[in-house]
Amino acid sequence: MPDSVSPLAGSLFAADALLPTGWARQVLFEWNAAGQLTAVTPGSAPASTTPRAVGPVLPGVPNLHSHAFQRAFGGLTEFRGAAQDSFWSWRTLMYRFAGKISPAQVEAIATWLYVEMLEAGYTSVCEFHYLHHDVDGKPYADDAELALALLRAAKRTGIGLTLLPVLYQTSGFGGPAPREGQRRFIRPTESMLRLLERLRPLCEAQGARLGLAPHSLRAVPADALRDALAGLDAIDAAAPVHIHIAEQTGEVDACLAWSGQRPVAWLLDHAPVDARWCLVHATHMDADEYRRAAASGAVAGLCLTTEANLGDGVFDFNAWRAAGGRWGVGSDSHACVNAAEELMMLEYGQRLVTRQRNVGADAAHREVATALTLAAVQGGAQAAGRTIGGLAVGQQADFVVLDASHVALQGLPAPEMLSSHVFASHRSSALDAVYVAGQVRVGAARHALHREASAAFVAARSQLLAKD
Ligand code: NGQ
Ligand code: ZN
Repeated sequence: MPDSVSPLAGSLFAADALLPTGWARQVLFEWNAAGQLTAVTPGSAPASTTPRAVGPVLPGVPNLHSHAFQRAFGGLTEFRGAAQDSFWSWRTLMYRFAGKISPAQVEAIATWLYVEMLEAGYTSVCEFHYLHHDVDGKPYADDAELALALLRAAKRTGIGLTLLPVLYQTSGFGGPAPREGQRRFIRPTESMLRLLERLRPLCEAQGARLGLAPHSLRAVPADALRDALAGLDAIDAAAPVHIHIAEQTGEVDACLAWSGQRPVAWLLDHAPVDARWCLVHATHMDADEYRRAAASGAVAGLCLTTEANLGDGVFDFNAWRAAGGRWGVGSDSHACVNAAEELMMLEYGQRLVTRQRNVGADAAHREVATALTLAAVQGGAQAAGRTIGGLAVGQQADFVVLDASHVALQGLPAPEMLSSHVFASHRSSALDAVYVAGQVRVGAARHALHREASAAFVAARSQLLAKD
């Protein structure tokens, strides 16, 4: 496979496929040169020339939350450094790492990360991009330098992209000045709006969506939040808005001390939260916040393995779903890069807390992996602001093909193949092919750039470690 395949209309036949309504048999998929599905026909008899999938076809999962550079930091904080390590002590180490990374390193890390994502069943990513400036905190000669590195990495690997430049101005609630370790993140609102204007045509040219991410209520004062949202609306009134909210109990306590309200309640009262919004790590909500946030139509951005890795706490999935809440998954710090494992972790967290099994099943789908995959695709697509909401006409042809000959799957009915992939498999090795917009990006479980991108990643990480 060359890096960039010229877009072509195409078709694929699947003996089994997971459509938005559930499993279907003998499905013929057809798409146009733009990579958009034009027909999805169960009960088809394919022509002998139609390519056949080697196993069940699933919708690709959107990854709704990523800080790409953190991939190279994985495994480097898994030792005790204080009497009691926490999210905050992790963050100090992460800032040290973020403080020295170069544009070429960001690009190498993101390129490999996106290859890994594609090989693990993610067909698109929302990049929550806050590393803006040079190591001394000054803007690069080209202020969009690092955003451009991410755009190139996405284009080269073929992953779908929602680029979310991050607004970051303060180091806590109520406007305290940023810390030294945050110097590369800081942007006045005006500078953010100029960056968005600059990036918009570049995103459009490669089919990426541009949005905005106020980092958190700790990092963005109320007036800046209001002004930035107004500026974003003037550029694209439907653009996605993502924010970190209520990840840590310490953050909830600080917000209460500042405003008398918890973070989610404050946000719902002071910002026009609706279906454009993705509330990342809305972990610590009270019953009223679960109800109100779900009713807003916003997506809950669940980053299960990172939230476990950082000791955040457990999201109340039953409360959220009972309120009709939408949700999707993200790999965030990339402690794990695998769509199936995020779903497994979601279900296992709930099992451990509720002491029940098969919590994630729903009225329409009794198989947990099926129910969770479909919901994560819907919610992820909404958060991404792109037409990647599953295997239906008008949506992008983003497929994952399971390898029916894999030892974990062989001989099972299709729904159990997916269950086995999520709960009992060797993870990404059970995937055969991954298509984005109708183009094969992973074949025989490998992306064409696998070898080259992994070598460049290792080299970049070694350079970073050598600087210590
Ligand atoms: C981040 N990551 O921006 O990378 C954050 C940590 C913060 C996560 N929340 C920094 N997982 O929230 O202040
Ligand atoms: Zn994050």
